[in-house]
Amino acid sequence: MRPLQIAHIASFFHCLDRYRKQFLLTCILTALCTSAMSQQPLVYPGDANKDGRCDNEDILAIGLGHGQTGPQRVNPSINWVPQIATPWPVSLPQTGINFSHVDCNGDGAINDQDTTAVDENYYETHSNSQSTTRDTVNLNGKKADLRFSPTTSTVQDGDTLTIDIFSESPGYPNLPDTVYGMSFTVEYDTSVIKDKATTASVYDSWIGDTSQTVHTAQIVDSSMAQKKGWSNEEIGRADYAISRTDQNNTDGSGNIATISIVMEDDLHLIPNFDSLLVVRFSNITVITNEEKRIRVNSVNDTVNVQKKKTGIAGRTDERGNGFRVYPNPASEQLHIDMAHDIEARQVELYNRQGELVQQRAVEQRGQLSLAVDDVPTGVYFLQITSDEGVYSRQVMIGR
Ligand SMILES: [Ca+2]
Ligand SMILES: [Ca+2]
Repeated sequence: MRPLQIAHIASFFHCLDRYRKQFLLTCILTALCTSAMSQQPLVYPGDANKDGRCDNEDILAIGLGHGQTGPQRVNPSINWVPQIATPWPVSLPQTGINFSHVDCNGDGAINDQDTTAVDENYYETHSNSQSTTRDTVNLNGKKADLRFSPTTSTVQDGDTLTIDIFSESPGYPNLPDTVYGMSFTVEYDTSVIKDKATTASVYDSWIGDTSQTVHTAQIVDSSMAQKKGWSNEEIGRADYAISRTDQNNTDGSGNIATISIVMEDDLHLIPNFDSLLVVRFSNITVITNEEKRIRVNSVNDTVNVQKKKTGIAGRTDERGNGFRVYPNPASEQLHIDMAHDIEARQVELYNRQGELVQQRAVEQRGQLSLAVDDVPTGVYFLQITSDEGVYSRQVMIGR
């Protein structure tokens, strides 16, 4: 502003009476305050990436910002209400979202505790979002792998179906580390499963031990649908996120998470029932420590769902779903006590990565044994294939 203009404004202000001067000053102060506030981030606790929604992808932002510190919010809470924050001097590397949003609980530090706000406000939305873009890292056409590893290929009424989720980094095992974190959704048909019985969890894995990562596993069942006022068409999915916290990429291959689904008890009452349970991935995001996207090759899967045959339905003796295994944990031999009407054809032992570690072809009823003395200690899945169906059970090898 030129000196002459300032002189004119001063002269104009001097001519005003006291009330008009007061009114004008109030207007100027209000405008200055509004302008200053508009520069301050308006934080919704849990929407760490400021995309307008609190969900599993926000965990990735917390992983990227983990360890950063900045100004605390005044009177912070994790209630889903807009909260004014002081801008931090640092932001997410690709999307440029200010770290004040990533400090979900407003205590001035980004760490594991900020994931609580994500879990508390899961699926809440707001309209103060910011559109962002991210580069995709060039890995010469190589992609990360994401696929299912069901512990059995066939299930029947009342069975618990455990499906591990397997992932591999794009360059495993020869190229440099590329993966920092990933989030994805697993969708499944709910017509043949028990509502509110599904569970999901994240494993210690090649991405990092659960004690050293930030992570979440959220089930959308009828309880959440009711809480959010959604229709039942929304149910039948599990959201996952796992992120490192040390700012270093990693590389590897193996199971990273699992989902357990319990089949309905009365499938055997449905005439001519025979079905496939389809599990599929959606909303997949895999990122580097620079927040760049990594391309992913994902594979959907199916598991046979069969009603129990006449004579097998309702068998609930001490052998449970067809057999009893002992001792558990076992050190040298796994003894398997089959139900009298089951003729085993094959016994197989799989590790948590879904790899076959021991097998034995059999053709007998009653008791059989499987040598495990050279099997490393850990959690395994025993699978028995018979003419009547496939049975599986989690077992421990320990010494
Ligand atoms: Ca978000
Ligand atoms: Ca915090």
